[in-house]
Amino acid sequence: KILVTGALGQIGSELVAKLRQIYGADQVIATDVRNNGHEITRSGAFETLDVTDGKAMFEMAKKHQADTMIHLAALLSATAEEKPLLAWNLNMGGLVNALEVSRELGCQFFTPSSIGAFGPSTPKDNTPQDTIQRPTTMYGVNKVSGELLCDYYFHKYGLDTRGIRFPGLISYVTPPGGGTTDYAVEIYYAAVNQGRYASFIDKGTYMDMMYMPDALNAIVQLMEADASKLQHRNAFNVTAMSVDPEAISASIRQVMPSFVLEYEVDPKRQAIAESWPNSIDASAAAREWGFKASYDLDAMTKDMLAQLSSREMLAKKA
Ligand code: VAH
Repeated sequence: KILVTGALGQIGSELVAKLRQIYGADQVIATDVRNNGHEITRSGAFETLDVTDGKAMFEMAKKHQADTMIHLAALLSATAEEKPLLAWNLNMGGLVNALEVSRELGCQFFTPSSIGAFGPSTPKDNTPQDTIQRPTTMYGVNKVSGELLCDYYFHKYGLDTRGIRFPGLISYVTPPGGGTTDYAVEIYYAAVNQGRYASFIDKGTYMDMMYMPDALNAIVQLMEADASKLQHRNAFNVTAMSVDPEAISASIRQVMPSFVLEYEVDPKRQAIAESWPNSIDASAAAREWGFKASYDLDAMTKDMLAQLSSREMLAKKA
């Protein structure tokens, strides 16, 4: 059985649906700190779980005979910068609980890292798989610590830990909460609903992005990969594109010529974005487990606008 924490979040809500499709609805136990009535809470087992409660997590994983742990519950970069100590306690407390439960029950383990695990002294263009990591955000400190902790559990206890450094993820099912790359999701919602968007990230600020379907495939592919082929484990760079707000806007205007992009730069999230790479090198993931993104910017834009527009039309009819 697969236990997923943070199952109602941007990644979790879609990953649970995919895992239930692949392995069977009864194989996936979705958990989150609160039940918000999302379809995921009705399409299979759902339990409320606060990941900072290690005992509750152990009891739940044991009760469901979990053999795989997908730990997604965390605060993202912008929120973590506003509440650094809460972020440390939730992001690191939750992670060490999930690792301990997995060690005790012998679960295979996945948790995401992020391009946020890099800092201003990291080479910014085509950032290597192995390079300096001195992030200047609490989220980045959590991600680097998390990568090292997952490697430790692998080397010390033989726990089969695996992880991916995700770029900004773009999706239309569940909005992200408190991220720096959220502008790249909001821009599509705003294009469909208002025909215009004021970006909180400035023109010319390049960051890696990827469409959610590619992220979900990457998680399944890595978890199913032959362990003997993995030279790395807990921090594979992956990416599909490196874009700035202007590039996304131009892509949207190919479908909606009247779309208007303006700027209302948020200095806090701009500073976070500027501390991250412009583009990263994903060759290790391609080599070691066959990672390959299938959506480029224009394919993602077409699908995002089509999905959001049809939802908008349905809402209008309702
Ligand atoms: C964030 N979406 O913005 C997340 C992610 C690379 C970005 O870590 O914090």
